[in-house]
Amino acid sequence: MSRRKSTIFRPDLDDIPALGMDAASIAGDVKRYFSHTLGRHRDSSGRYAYASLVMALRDRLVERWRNTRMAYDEANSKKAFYLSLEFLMGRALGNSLLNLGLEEQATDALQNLGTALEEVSESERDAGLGNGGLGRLAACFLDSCATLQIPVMGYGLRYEYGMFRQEIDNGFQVEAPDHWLRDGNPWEIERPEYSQRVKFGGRSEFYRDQEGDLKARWVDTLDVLAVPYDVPVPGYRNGTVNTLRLWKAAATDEFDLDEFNRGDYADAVAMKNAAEHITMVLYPNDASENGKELRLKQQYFLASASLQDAIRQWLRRHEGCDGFADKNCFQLNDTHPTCAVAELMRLLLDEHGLEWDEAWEITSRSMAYTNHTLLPEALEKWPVRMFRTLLPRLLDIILEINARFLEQVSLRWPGDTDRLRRMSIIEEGDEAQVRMAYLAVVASSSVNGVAELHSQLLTQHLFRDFHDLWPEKFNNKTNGVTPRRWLQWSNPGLAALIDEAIGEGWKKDLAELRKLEPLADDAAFRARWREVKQDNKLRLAALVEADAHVCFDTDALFDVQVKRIHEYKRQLLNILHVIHLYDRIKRGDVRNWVPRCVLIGGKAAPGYAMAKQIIKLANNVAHVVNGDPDVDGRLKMAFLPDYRVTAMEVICAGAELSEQISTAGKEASGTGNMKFMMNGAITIGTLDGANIEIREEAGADNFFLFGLSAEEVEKRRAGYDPRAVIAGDPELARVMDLLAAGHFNRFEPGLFDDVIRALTDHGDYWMVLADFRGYVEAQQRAAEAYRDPERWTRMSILNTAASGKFSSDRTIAEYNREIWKLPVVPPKPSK
Ligand code: 26Q
Repeated sequence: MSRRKSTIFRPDLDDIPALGMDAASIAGDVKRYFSHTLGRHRDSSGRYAYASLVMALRDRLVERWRNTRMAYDEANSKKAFYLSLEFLMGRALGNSLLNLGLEEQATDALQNLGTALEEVSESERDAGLGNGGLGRLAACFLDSCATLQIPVMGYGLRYEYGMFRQEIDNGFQVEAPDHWLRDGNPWEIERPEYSQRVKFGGRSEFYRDQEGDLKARWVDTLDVLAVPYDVPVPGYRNGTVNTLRLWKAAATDEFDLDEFNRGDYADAVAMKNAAEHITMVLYPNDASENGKELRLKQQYFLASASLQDAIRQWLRRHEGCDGFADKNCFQLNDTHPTCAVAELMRLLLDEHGLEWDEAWEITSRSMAYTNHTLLPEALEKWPVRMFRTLLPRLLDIILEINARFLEQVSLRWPGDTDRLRRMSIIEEGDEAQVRMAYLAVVASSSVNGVAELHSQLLTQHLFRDFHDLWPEKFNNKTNGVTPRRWLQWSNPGLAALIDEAIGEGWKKDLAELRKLEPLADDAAFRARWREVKQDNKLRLAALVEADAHVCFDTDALFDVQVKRIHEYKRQLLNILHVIHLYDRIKRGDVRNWVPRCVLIGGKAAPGYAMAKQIIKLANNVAHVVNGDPDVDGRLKMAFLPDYRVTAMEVICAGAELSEQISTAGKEASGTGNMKFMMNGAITIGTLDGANIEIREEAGADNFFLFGLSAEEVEKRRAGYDPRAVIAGDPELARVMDLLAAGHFNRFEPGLFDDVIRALTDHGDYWMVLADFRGYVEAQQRAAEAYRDPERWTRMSILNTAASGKFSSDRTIAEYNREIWKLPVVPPKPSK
């Protein structure tokens, strides 16, 4: 087949006039998209109005996208790539309007067209391409990189199905598929011209090249095509638009040619299907789903497509790979994309002809690794056997990396075989495993944790041996969240009050919030602060009413815990406290009672039985408490179904007490804690993760501290007897008796036996009972503080004022200063 060589279509785009940023121009474009592009003349669903508005905005983003790309090209500067299996973006419309500064114009435009922006916005589905903290962190980081105008690109997977929708049926979690792309995604632009081939299976073949050097190639593979979809990431009112590039798996053309021609039509279609399965679904597991072959395929698929794409970009302007590490940096979001280490080696060795030492120099200088967990069950290990069948050439390379690494260790510690065994990237045993975290550490020039305590614990425990060898690699980058989404967008009332008090500088420099401190002593300001919180509590109460069918009284203390359900996060401790309050009411111990509404929300991994029981328990306790007339408005409890980014935007603004009660030493950082703090909630928490830094910033007086420290937790384990704790605390004993008596499962006998047993017979690993008394006392201090609204408001203002450190702008500035070293590159001005 001969194809006619075609000309390159490259019209001059510079003479296209810039699009109008006024309401009339936007309205005109929305109308044209609606009628001419979508072919509609009416819309009762809101979907087409939404799609039309997004297309009008996307045009305006595309202009800035091009200006940004041209500036990056011209600067020819270093770039960073954020590799993540998760990007929990949530909705994009409000954020784009905010960052482009088009909120008012869009509101007017839609009003003139006979609809309301708020209503149209409700048509947007959350992009739920993540589980929780780690995925949302990636999204906040992209916002900050664009706002700081640094050349960072996100690489991820375009899952057809995102995080499952959580429905609650008779108190039980039921998972429903999240087919978020069903109605199309008007934000993305498909770029088939940048598709990449990713290899699977086959075998390594060794051969001599023309110089007689031994070389390897990966042959007899089954290839899958990676097709990129680009999503614009606008900076805050600065003309920059960065890129999130998401890969979709597609079958290669060979399937059509080879299989179809042989007549195996059904087999061929099945193969095609298998290829496309790779990006079908996000694994809904925030601890680990070890050993699932499809998950390893996803991880390699992301790593390979992204690296090939980065190298393609590089080779557009450079002859060989010299200098690649000076201009490219790959930040690994946990170990999930760690195949990138071996894949970059493979590409440099097999495809670009480098020697091992040159390839290793480039790889180890360009990789950086962020760890997000200390929990042993969450540390990724993959069976060597699985690597051998799925990624044989990668396994060769990993074994070679390990052999050379262990050589280095044995030179430093001669004869220390135990250390060699401990540090090996390969864990020996019945089934040999690849320790992905060790591979990441060995191959990276930077290894960081996500809060001070977490980073310290990493060097003292998990990576102790590696810290002995390479102390200079290890550093901390305390997490942050973007104040645009998590304060300005989610809490317009508070944002306006802050603007009025201290100006707008905080939006780009959150440390300026400190200027609010003196206003904590201003009674008139406090009154306005309370009014705003009251409004936000109304909005939150409406959400709880609509989705949980529980009526919250906005004069009560709003006590909130939303996050993934996990034993270490101790939602159980919160529930035990609710039972305790209920018990006090039943006993008539209600002097000076402070009415309280307790909200819990979060998803359980579908296979995590204990987490699912905790959800059921929360629902049952809520049912009993809310239905008991003796409670008489003193206590309400609700479990909010389907906790997600869009729900948090309402929740963080309306919360007053932020529950951050993990077993000390187990929560790497937390980021919800930061969102609550920014919005003036006061934390009740343990000395864990970023709570420690939150307390340092806010001051001990403005934080309700309780519980064992990380060190105390580990010391206490020896000889810990939860039954003795129960025996020594009559109020706790009553709570456990109510549970054991089946008071919350009267028609469902035995339902909570596993929960009870975990706390008693099985030794209460998460130290729930050990911290119960301290927690109850801290809750009493919180209630006491709440009884004095002036005091509470003061504390609330001081929390917001102290939250500047927790802007992801600060975090990203640190990543950039200490790891990436990228210049600030403003976009080219439009012609
Ligand atoms: C691994 C292998 C197979 C399948 C799934 C996974 C998997 C997926 C997601 C493992 C872990 C995660 C997510 C972890 C996570 O969200 N960690 C949180 O990261 C936040 C951002 O740094 C921290 O604030 C939290 O403390 C931490 O728990």
